[in-house]
Amino acid sequence: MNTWGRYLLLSLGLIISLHFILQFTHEDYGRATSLQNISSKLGGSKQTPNPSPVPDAYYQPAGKGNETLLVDKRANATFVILARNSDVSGTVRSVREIEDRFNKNYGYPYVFLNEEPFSEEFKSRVSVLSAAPMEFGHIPKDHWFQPDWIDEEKATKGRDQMVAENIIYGGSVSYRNMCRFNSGFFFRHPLMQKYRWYWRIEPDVHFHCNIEFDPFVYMEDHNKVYAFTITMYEYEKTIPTLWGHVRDFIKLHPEFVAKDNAMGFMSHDGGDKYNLCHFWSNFEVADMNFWRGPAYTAFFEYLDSKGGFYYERWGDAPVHSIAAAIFASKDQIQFFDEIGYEHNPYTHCPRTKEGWERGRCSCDQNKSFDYDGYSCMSKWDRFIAD
Ligand SMILES: Nc1nc2c(ncn2[C@@H]2O[C@H](COP(=O)(O)OP(=O)(O)OP(=O)(O)O)[C@@H](O)[C@H]2O)c(=O)[nH]1
Ligand SMILES: *[C@@H]1O[C@H](CO)[C@@H](O)[C@H](O)[C@H]1NC(C)=O
Ligand SMILES: *[C@@H]1O[C@H](CO)[C@@H](O)[C@H](O)[C@H]1NC(C)=O
Ligand SMILES: *[C@@H]1O[C@H](CO)[C@@H](O)[C@H](O)[C@H]1NC(C)=O
Ligand SMILES: *[C@@H]1O[C@H](CO)[C@@H](O)[C@H](O)[C@H]1NC(C)=O
Ligand SMILES: [Mg+2]
Repeated sequence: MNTWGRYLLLSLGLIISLHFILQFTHEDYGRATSLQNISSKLGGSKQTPNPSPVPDAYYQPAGKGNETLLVDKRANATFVILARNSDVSGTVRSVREIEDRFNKNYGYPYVFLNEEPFSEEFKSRVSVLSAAPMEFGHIPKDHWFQPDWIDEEKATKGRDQMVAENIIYGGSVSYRNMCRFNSGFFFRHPLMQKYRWYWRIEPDVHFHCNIEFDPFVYMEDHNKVYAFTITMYEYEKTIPTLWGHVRDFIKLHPEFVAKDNAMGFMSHDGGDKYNLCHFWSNFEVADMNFWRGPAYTAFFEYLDSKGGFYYERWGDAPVHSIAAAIFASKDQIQFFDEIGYEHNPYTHCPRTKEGWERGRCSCDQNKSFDYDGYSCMSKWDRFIAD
């Protein structure tokens, strides 16, 4: 071996031993270079920082210095809960949790909606939970039930096929009514008209952390339109023709497509194919002016006219998500890492230790859905970082 080769070997050896010495003597160095760290950086979102943290000034009691003013702001906002009378116990549990973790400090009102009249039992068991204003609304028939122009024979065939394929809620008409209502009608309900912002809550969900900032005010100040905590892949068999209609709509109405939108999160070929990623809409904080605006109004009318809410089983989650990704800019979509949230079977737990401690969270960070193979979170992280 020549001198050159010997030098090379020696220095390689030195580097390797230095690495091991450092790894065992210096915890931070070890962590920063461990295989787990490297692989998680490549493969997923583990340990990636919160990409859009809510600033201290929004926290209650006020963060630092003289920034208390931000906390005293209040938004034109309401909770909205769609529920059946039989959902009363789960509804009580959800309201109890959001009150304890958030709303006892804010007193935002609630709107409960149902296509049947709410029972006295439902109203009394829910009303007792908070002094916040609560209204109980009835959904108009034409906002809920399958329209007459739907070809029932075709709809039945679609449902039967989904039942045969074991698709969840594949045979349910009421589930389809619910998805269509949540897609295009909840924000048109008379009780919702006086509000701009809403926070959607379902029965039997969990809020795992104290939320000591106002998500509505943060969103309004930052020009956001839509916020999520969990993102995942949709079952393709529930939306076989949806993306084709989305593409057709974009061709018809290029004027609605936002600059710097989030299409890149849902499609890796500029919109040709849908990767099935969507925001899980059982949690939503959003601006109803966005749904009430010209782009979404035309979009919903267009999709509804195709009948896919009944012939297939289009969910409000992909419909809302796709609209937010195309008609809003990507900066207008907010991921709230701070909000620990669970809807069976998935939980989002704050990814940072500071966020988890600050919120006194009851969730296990290691079990956060963010790191699940079925989650689209790592895609979102990469998309936002680009
Ligand atoms: N009034 C009324 N509310 C409904 C009906 N079906 C569902 N909902 C409500 O709509 C929301 C979504 O329904 P879920 O049954 O939770 O549907 P999901 O979240 O997709 O599925 P799981 O929670 O996993 O069963 C919940 O707030 C339900 O209470 C219905 O027929 N009538
Ligand atoms: C990975 O490295 C970063 C520094 O680059 C460090 O802050 C973090 O704690 C490490 N994560 C793990 C899982 O070791
Ligand atoms: C806080 O005080 C500083 C200096 O007095 C001022 O520049 C700043 O605008 C104030 N911030 C707020 C939110 O009032
Ligand atoms: C709240 O928002 C709704 C919908 O945009 C609007 O009609 C209403 O006037 C607003 N209320 C207040 C107090 O600003
Ligand atoms: C999460 O899992 C890692 C690796 O298994 C472990 O070292 C760590 O202590 C766990 N953290 C918590 C908060 O349970
Ligand atoms: Mg649910």
